[in-house]
Amino acid sequence: MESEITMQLNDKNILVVGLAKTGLACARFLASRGSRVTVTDMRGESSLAEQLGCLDGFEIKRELGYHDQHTFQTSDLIVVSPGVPRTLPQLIVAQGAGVEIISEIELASRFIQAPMVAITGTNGKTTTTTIIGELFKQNGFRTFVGGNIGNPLIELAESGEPVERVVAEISSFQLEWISRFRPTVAALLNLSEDHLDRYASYREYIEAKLRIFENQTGDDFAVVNADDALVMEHAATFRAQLFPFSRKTELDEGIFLRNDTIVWRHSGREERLPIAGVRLQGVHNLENIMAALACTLLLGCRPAESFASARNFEALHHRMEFVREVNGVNWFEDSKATNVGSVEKALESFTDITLIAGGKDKGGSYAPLAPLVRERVRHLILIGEASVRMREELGALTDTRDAETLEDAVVLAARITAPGGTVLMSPACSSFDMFRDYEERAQRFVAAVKAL
Ligand code: UMA
Ligand code: ADP
Repeated sequence: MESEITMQLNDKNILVVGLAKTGLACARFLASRGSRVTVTDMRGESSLAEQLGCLDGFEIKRELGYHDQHTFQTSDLIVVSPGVPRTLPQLIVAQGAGVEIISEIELASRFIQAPMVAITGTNGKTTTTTIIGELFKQNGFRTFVGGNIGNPLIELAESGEPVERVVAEISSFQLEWISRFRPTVAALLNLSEDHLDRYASYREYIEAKLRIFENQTGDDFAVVNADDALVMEHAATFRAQLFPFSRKTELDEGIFLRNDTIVWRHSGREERLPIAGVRLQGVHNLENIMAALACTLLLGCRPAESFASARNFEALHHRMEFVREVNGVNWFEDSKATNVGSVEKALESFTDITLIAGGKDKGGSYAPLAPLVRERVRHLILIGEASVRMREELGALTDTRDAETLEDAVVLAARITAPGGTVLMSPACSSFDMFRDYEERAQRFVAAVKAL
């Protein structure tokens, strides 16, 4: 990672675009380093009261409720929040005028010295990032865990806390404006369609994700899913040393599943972890565990300690969480399943399913779910904006019904699901048409199930 000596911030005019978590942390950090900071957000002052309160005591100029082209063009540097689209006209003009534009992870990485593991992929990022953080801590490393998981990496630079390892969950949005971001270990867990409301094509989304590897050299490692053909197609072009993981194939170098044992092989060494006793459920979580072990063992963790803490790791909330059993029916909440790839894994985990799905449509196809819906979903209950398109693509395959609200969907599911079945809320969509976020959707579902 580049040292801060090579980046002068003092007396620079820096524009921070977006004033939510990322923008706020960047603005404070830059101001404390002597930059002349302006923050801009399309939201007006009244809806940013909380954020503005956190800027008290800092000398920071505000341009709220609009983005001023002149400010973009006359800045020495622009730092962009992940939620701001790359196609924002003011950014395009500023880029054309030669203004340096970077994302928050690019800025943060220039001030972080400790070896960094960066995790991306369509699904499993948060779970894998959290496991890796636990493994490093269990091995005695002072560790910072951040990024897309919720706390911006720049908070580490701001705090100046001395750490020995950094674990970063990285989204495609954060990679859009990197230039030198170079993790010591970068992992790509899987690729499937997502965020097509932001990208013009699936290809563009994949290209953004692959940028996590673009500055790595032969001294670094790329941890890749050997079972994902699309990932492996691109891995052939990476400069970093490949360290694959696989649930299906034995590997000479890498980590893989053989019968009921995870086998790790590196530079002629071999270690084994029997999976009996692993608390996380679902085959996809074995992939997450293998990826986490790969990343941490490459960066100095000991197999015995790492295997023990991977075995004990418990499921995170809102990812295929068991809610309760009512009249012989098991209810599961999977509100974080916001794309087709994650719902596929959920459907693979049960048979005789009543699936509650739908929400805000992100633009991808639901057709990849068809074989599993035909085979395992006895009733499909649709909610939200996406219900029309989901019915078109899946409705003919099983008994399909609409519900006005999530609560109505729960009552309907309770009425039509026979004992022995499973009711699963795994939406394949984001939540913003009906809820504040996926957590609110989860809470409302759990409350409705508890009220049955
Ligand atoms: N805005 C503008 N102009 C625009 C567009 C947006 O001013 O043209 C403003 C908005 O009004 C808002 C701000 O920019 O105030 C957007 O900020 P943000 O969406 O980047 O929000 P943050 O709180 O900074 O959160 C971001 C990530 N958000 C997104 O990627 C959308 C968080 O990931 C991340 O946890 C956080 O940084 C810390 O790194 C969230 C997410 O949904 C959880 N990520 C996506 C996902 O996981 O699917 C990628
Ligand atoms: P992300 O941070 O990438 O969104 P999460 O760990 O939060 O990933 O999990 C999101 C959803 O994806 C949940 O529904 C979860 O059950 C599912 N999931 C977790 N790991 C994987 C994986 N490796 N492959 C496919 N789906 C997964």
